Amino acid sequence: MTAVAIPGVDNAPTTHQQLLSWVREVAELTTPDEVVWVDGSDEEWTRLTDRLVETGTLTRLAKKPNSFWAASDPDDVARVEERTFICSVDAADAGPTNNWVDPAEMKATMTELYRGCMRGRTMYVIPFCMGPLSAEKPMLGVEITDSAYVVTSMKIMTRMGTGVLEKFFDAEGNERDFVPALHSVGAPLEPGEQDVPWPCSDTKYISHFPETREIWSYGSGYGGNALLGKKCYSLRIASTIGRDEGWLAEHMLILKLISPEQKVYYVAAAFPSACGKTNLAMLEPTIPGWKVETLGDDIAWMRFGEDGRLYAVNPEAGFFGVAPGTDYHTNPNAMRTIERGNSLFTNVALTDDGDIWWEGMGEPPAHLTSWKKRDWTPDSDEPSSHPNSRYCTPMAQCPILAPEWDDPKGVPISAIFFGGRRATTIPLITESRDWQHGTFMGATLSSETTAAAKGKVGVVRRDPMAMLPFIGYHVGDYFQHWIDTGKRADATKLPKIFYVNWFRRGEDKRFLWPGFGENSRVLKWAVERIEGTAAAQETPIGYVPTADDLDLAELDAAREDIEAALEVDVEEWRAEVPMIEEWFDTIGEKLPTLLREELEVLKQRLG
Ligand code: GTP
Ligand code: SPV
Ligand code: MN
Repeated sequence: MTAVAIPGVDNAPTTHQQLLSWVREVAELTTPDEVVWVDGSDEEWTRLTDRLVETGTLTRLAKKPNSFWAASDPDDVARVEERTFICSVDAADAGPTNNWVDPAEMKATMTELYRGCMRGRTMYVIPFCMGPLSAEKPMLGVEITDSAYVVTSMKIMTRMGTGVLEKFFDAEGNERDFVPALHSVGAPLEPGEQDVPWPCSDTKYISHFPETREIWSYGSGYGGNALLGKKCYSLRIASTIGRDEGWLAEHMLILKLISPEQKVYYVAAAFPSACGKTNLAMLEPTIPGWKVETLGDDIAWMRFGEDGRLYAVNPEAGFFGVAPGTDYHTNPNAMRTIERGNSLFTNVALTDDGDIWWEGMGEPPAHLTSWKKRDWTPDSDEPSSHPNSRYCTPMAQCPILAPEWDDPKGVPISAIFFGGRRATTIPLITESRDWQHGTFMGATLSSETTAAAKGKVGVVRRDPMAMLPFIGYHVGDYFQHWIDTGKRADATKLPKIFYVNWFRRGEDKRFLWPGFGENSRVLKWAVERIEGTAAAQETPIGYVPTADDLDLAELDAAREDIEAALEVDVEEWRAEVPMIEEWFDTIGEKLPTLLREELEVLKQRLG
């Protein structure tokens, strides 16, 4: 091994050989000025945030304790799906929904990008754990990054630092495996060169190597592109581990619903990005006596327990939530979580007195600094905040956090909701006939695209199980894995699957359903269906309530709107069928026959 004099590279707080040699190898390739082993302490947070304030990346907020505002480069604002790659050895394993490049070729390309890419910067080594540290098999990772902003974000979003390093050895003292996750903003500094507040590169790669369970990310500093424990590890890599080991890694919130009789139900729900997971996870029920507690807002890992039920764990420790639209009316619990401080806000607007503001927070102040760092007034013709601006805040601060959120056993799921953003066709709620039909609902889920990914907004696309950009392997194999999962348990113990749509619109383009806290009425109907106490209509697409079957007491909405939100319009559904056929045709031979059969059943029922 060539000896390099990179300060800090040998100050490792571990003897884990596999980790040590990887860190040295990356340092030699990327040639940072120094290497810092992240300990996760509050002192370190203060040191890093102070430094980020000095370099202009962060602005300290006067109005929120220990909280900061950041504005990204205007070209680095969301996940870049067209630059995201699944580099399986065999192209066929990535399937038709992923970008694929041969792993050796990708590694050769990216190695050249990484060569010297941390020049003039600090290389941080972040040991982290997705899911509870007390798990029998903790899910370990190490992110190497040259972004201090990423380090501070990872402190909020994951369990990380020195406490995690202890878990790198098992009880016998053997080295445990971890997922190596390499990240660089791709902006080396020449001697004397002044840094910019948000370094990044026009060249971006978010690459995954499923066989070797590695992540290589280059060029972006934002969200899921850069916080590699999130989508890269907990969905793309974890979904392949789950396929191999017989469990599910899903883009789902986890909530606890408590009835007036104090009966507890756990619900997991998969909606595409920016389609309502965080809001549902923290819901304040409008119906008397019902309560919701939160366990997670974005990702669920689900495996069968000894009792044959499906248990869910949230691998994350923070919320990375969509800011616009969030306020005390729509999501009071998110507001209370961020009021407690210790949070980062990216691409929202900054008020003149050192607070944050975004669209949906009520009356705008007379003057703001927009996310583009420009003067903004209510007369400006651009929004003050980017539509994918986010708050990053610790889960532990959430006032309605369920106490069992950190239990490695997870919580037994009674219901799974799939949902999307559709102006037409999809009723407010539909109950599947069984697991297989529910899998069909998930497999044909569709939604209008949002600002959470770069690209056109508002285009209807299929987004299977809200996992289109996150399945780490062939979508046909993924569907088969869902079907197989349903066969591994007693049908009576499986969660009941529902399909919801909060976003159906009337002819005047208004939302027909008031949403947010009123979604508790839909949750209530779902658990009453589980208990067998609520009525439903059998329709060609599944069981759908009438307005009389829902608890609409005190609801401030026109009955015609509710009826329209619940309508199963056979003509609209007949028009949906060719779109589903087209989607299934893109999957090819690996599409499970059972799903084709479900489509035939749907066609017959529609007549
Ligand atoms: P990601 O973090 O990108 O995965 O998004 P998410 O699924 O957690 O979405 P989130 O809850 O942040 O909601 C995204 C947007 O949808 C916000 O602007 C919300 O205000 C809006 N929204 C959420 N729930 C509802 C609802 O019930 N009705 C309506 N009309 N809008 C909603
Ligand atoms: C999503 O896009 O689904 C998110 C935000 O949760 S990101 O972390 O950028 O993926
Ligand atoms: Mn998400």
